[in-house]
Amino acid sequence: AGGVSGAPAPFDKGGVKIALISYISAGDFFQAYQAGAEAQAKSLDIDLRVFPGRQDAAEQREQVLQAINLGVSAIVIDHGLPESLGDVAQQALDKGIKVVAFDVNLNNPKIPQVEQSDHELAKLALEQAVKDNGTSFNAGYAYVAGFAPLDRRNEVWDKFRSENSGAVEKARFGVVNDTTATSTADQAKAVLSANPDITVVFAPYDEFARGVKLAANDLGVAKKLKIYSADVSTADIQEITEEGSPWVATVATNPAVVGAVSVRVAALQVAGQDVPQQITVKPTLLTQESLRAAGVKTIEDLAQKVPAFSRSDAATATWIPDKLF
Ligand code: SR1
Repeated sequence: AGGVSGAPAPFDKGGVKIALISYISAGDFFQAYQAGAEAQAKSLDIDLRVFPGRQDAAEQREQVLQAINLGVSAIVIDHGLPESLGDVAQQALDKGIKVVAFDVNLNNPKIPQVEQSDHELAKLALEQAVKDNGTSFNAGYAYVAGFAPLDRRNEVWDKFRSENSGAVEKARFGVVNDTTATSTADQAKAVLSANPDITVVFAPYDEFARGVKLAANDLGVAKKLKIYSADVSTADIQEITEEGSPWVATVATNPAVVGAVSVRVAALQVAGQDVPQQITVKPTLLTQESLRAAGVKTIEDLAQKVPAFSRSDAATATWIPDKLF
């Protein structure tokens, strides 16, 4: 390890061990998040130890203990269940290890929280839904409780419905597992068959949206449905922009940028520099129409056209390269 010239200790020497412990590894969002974390780690000559997420709370908890035993300087915890992580995160802090949380509320003032401004994300998606459909429509809603970003988006959905009595939630469904899209598609098929009057689906996670689109295509009802989601990937862009797609808008960050920000927060803390308690990466509304008009086909195209998809101002320092994509 050679270190980074001009960086504060211990990054001047390099080889700083940091752990990335995820709850979910499958799916475009989490793969891109990890790739961004790895790219940022490489730029700082960090020895990033990645623990695979298998939607297993007990395993993730065990991984935090393993990281402590490995002698890492910081741990980035990416999603997970607060009840199985709070005490082991505290054990890490007690040993002088810095902890950063992405999308999991560990309710600890010593643990900075990275998020994508989920309230704004859901608000932008629902504003677009109103633009396209007015305020009266029958909706399907994909949601699984217990995930911090989905719970925050749900707060906005609840508020939206309380302010718009014409927006009716006809059915709620969704599953998060290692095959989220296809499992959600099975549920969406049942929901759309039982509720043929649903014209809007709010599916604020791209794996949910992909599942709903699959179901709509299988049932032959794609033409009368509009899907509003969160997240974006190259595969999502293809699905959104293809001819006849019911997936008409998404609100998203570049997950690779969020992964990079999470590692930067950890690095700043290890270097003894202050970071805010709340670090937000703001999302952007991407409509089917705007993506088609701009000829955007990949996430790299997006990064070229929308600055927020190539870098974030969050958690930067002169010694940290922040333009990685
Ligand atoms: C199961 S939680 C899925 C969400 O986590 C991240 O915040 C992504 O935006 C995704 O929608």
